[in-house]
Amino acid sequence: MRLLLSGNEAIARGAWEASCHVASAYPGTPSTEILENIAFYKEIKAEWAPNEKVAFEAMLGASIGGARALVAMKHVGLNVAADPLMTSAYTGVNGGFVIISADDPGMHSSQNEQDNRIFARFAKIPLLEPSDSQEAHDFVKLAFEISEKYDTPVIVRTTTRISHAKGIVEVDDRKEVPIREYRKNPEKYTMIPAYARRRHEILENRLETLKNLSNSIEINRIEEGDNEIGIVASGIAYQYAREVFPEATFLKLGMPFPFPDDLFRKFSSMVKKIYVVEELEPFIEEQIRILGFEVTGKEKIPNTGELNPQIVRKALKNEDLQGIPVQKSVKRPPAMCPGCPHLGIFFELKKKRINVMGDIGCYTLAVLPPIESIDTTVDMGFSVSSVHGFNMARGESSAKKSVAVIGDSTFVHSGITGLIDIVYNRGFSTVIILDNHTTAMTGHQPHPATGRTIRGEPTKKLDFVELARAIGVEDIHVVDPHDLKATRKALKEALNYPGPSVIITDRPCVLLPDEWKKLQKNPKKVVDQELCQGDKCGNCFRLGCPAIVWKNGKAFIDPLLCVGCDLCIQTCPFDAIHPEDET
Ligand SMILES: Cc1ncc(C[n+]2csc(CCOP(=O)(O)OP(=O)(O)O)c2C)c(N)n1
Repeated sequence: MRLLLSGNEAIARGAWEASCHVASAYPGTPSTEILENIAFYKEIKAEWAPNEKVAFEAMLGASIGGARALVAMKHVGLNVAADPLMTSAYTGVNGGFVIISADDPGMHSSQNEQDNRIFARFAKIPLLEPSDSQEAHDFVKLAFEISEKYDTPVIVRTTTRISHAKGIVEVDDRKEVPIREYRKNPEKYTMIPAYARRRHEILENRLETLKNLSNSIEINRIEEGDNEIGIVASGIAYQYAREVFPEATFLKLGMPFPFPDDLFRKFSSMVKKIYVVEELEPFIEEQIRILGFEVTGKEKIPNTGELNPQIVRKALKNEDLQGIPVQKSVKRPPAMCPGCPHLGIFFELKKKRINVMGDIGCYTLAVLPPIESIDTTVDMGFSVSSVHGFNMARGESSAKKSVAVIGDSTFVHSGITGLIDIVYNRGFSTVIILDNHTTAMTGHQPHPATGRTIRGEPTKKLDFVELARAIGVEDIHVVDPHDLKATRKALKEALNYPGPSVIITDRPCVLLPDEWKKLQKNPKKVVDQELCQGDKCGNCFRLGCPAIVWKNGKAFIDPLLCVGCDLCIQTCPFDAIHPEDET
């Protein structure tokens, strides 16, 4: 049977066919849909984990327990899971263990564009790199086989174009593989130094064996063309290079690590000039140079951003882009949604000129005009830990004008330990948890504080107030961020409190179906053009609600965008905004 599948859907299907028993992930673009799709297969136990390290460890545990296990994450997620990743190469597996790393060259939705192929070499774990949906499907199945045969985790690395583009996939049925027997084996699974030293040797030997596999496996192959130009490529870069050099001889690498040295030597003897076409780092190029070969690679091909056929053509054929149609789309900068519950708190923070240590989520958009009230964003959890450091640097008085803002999902992911640090080290910082009851940024996935599982079943709900109390926070405020007066009051009290404070802004995301339905019952808001002071005031505009626009020098609320909340009414000092049915 053939299906039209995105790379992520194809990975889910491949995992199901390969008798994957358990899967876990933390959402992150471009990987999110892998677990969302796996959750449709009832034979696979699927879970959202609080973060990638937990997801990784749970799946390594499942593998040790004999199950075929898959963990998926975006590229930066593998940084969070790097600790178990490195040592999982030592322990090896029992049931097959597949790690999906979905990278994001071009940073469509990420804070950096690191090339996670390097993690494979760093951890000494075999790496598979699909070039389309069919390969995404096939390589996941292959990865389970390799994992069990060679007793190793296997990384399957995709990039945004592979994850999200759709292609025809020849699919199969699930072939059930039983859960393997578990035998106690501390010398394999308990990495005290005495055992780990031995395991390190086993790992090095395993790499040699895997090199042989890489030289002979069908997914590393020479595709013969003319002998003028030979191109080495993997992943999506292979497709771009194929389009630009249809006549060339290719070394197509589905398994770029361990590198197939002998296969490369054979390929190099067949062609006069060699190009390496790869996105981001010179990962393949360096392995070739180590063998002593001269190739053309990163001195011509950019090591930042995504590639495309035009860039490859320009770099290697020096052909101008003129005459080649380049698809252009209108740029639409991201913005917070009309009525977003995050708007209220940022309005107040901006008014008070507070230093805001930011985090990652929809609310990061508060860095942009007209809100402009986020000072920093680095990684998930950074806000909470860094506000403590910031206040250490600037002294106790800094705590009266500095806060951390962090979304509910991000707080569960990696904000909790930062808060423990503040309390433990007698800090005095204020942490604002923006609780919109969902992981909005990545498409509304549930998390432990929503009380729902990935399949929507009810479960225990993590209670932020109880949690903060258990950590030792004594000053805790829960406010509705659509109530600006209450928000202002909580902020004032927390900033003046001589110790750690937590404010929880509690209001569901406007795009959650129940909340959306509720808001639809409210009347839209309108601006009385006579009362509005326009440019002389501009207060409502500073809210950053996209429904509020300028028209003829006055504020105007776009009725198609207004969701009917009454945030803007509270910002107007001239009572110029009111519900439409009061006109
Ligand atoms: C280590 C890591 N994992 C995943 C992501 C992707 N990601 C960015 S923010 C975010 C969570 C956003 O949810 P929340 O904190 O609740 O804020 P909201 O978007 O709902 O406002 C996720 C999953 C990431 N950037 N880094």
